[in-house]
Amino acid sequence: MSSIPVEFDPDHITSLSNPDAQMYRAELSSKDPMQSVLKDNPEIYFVPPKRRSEWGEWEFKPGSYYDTTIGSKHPYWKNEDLPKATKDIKRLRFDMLKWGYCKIDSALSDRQVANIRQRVLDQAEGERLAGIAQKTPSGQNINCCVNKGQCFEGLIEQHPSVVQGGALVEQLVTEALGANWICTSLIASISLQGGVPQALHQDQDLALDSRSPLTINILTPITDMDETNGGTLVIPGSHLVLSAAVRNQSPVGKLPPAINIDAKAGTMIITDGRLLHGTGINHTTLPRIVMLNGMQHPLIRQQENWMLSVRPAVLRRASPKLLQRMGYQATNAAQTNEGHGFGARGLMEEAAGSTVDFRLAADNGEYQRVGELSPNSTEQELNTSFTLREVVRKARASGQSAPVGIGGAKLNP
Ligand SMILES: O=C(O)CCC(=O)C(=O)O
Ligand SMILES: [Fe+2]
Repeated sequence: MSSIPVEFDPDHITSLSNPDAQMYRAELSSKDPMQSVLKDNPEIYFVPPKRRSEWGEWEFKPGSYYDTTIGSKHPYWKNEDLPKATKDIKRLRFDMLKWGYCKIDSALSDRQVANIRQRVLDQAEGERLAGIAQKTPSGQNINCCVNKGQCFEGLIEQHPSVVQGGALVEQLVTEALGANWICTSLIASISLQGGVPQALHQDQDLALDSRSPLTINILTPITDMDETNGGTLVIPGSHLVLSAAVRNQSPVGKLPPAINIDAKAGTMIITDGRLLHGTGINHTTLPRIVMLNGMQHPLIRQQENWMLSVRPAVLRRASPKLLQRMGYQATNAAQTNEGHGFGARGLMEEAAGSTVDFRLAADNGEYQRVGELSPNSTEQELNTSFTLREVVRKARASGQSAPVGIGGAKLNP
């Protein structure tokens, strides 16, 4: 007979765990504020992405959130004092607090912009030629930019040689997040003709009732952007409306319309993680580039650095459950590896989000990271057996690949 007390028996526990007996059920199962946003604002909806073969063939519904223009041309917004591109720190603070974003005028000089633009365009082409481009519903992303050009190292640290307005950007981010904030990712977001508008979303994925942001995204257009080429869609002020609704447990109600942000290349747009936003539609033939430089509160990460510290032998014998619990299953917003894990949900044994093979390759001294590529890369460079290629191939073979695909083989589930 088992000597384990009956209270520890899984069946016994289940019998005492009906939903109405559980703690914090409402809080944890709540999909708010997005559920309420969608219910109260039918013009905000998810536009399904198109496969490569149907690229551009999506239904534009007039009156939808993406059927809009820049603030100064929008009948609802044109008389409002929306964020202005400026170097005035007082105005920037005002715009952040009131509207949830601010625009730092000429944070990058023309020369700094030109340098990044060339590197992004070359890398995007190189990754397409190498068959490892990350296709997104709106176009293409370049992930893990830090490995793909020295200019990106400087962008992450807002070094004056790459970001002339770096000191001003850092002051504002520090005021928003507190000291010692960290970068969560640096991605180039390229909106291409034919792409669908990104679903409106909040970048902050947790504690959405917070009174100050826990995450910030610094959006840096590297091409001028406006309503014609996919200027980022935002609902000004939504950071306050949405966080108050969650705090008060009340419906979000009718939101004001979205606008396209207009900004010159080199403007840095600091966005509050609670702001509703998404990539706009590019109606032109030229790529629209925005660098997404996410920053977050430094405590949003694990205490022990399992990615590095776990002994290879422990990792090799780890069960799917142990791997998942230590964080080796990425989600869309957490611990993607060179972009692998986008679209995954952090589930145990979910191949689309499994990252342990990167670490095992590193242990064997065989991890081939994607570095700088361009149209001038040699065949040999383009055909490098990048570990990313192998991991993605394995995930696909299991039939579980994520809805957005590296290599472009899959744009839809
Ligand atoms: O591309 C853009 O304009 C915004 C992209 C974005 O918000 C995201 O990917 O989280
Ligand atoms: Fe975003």
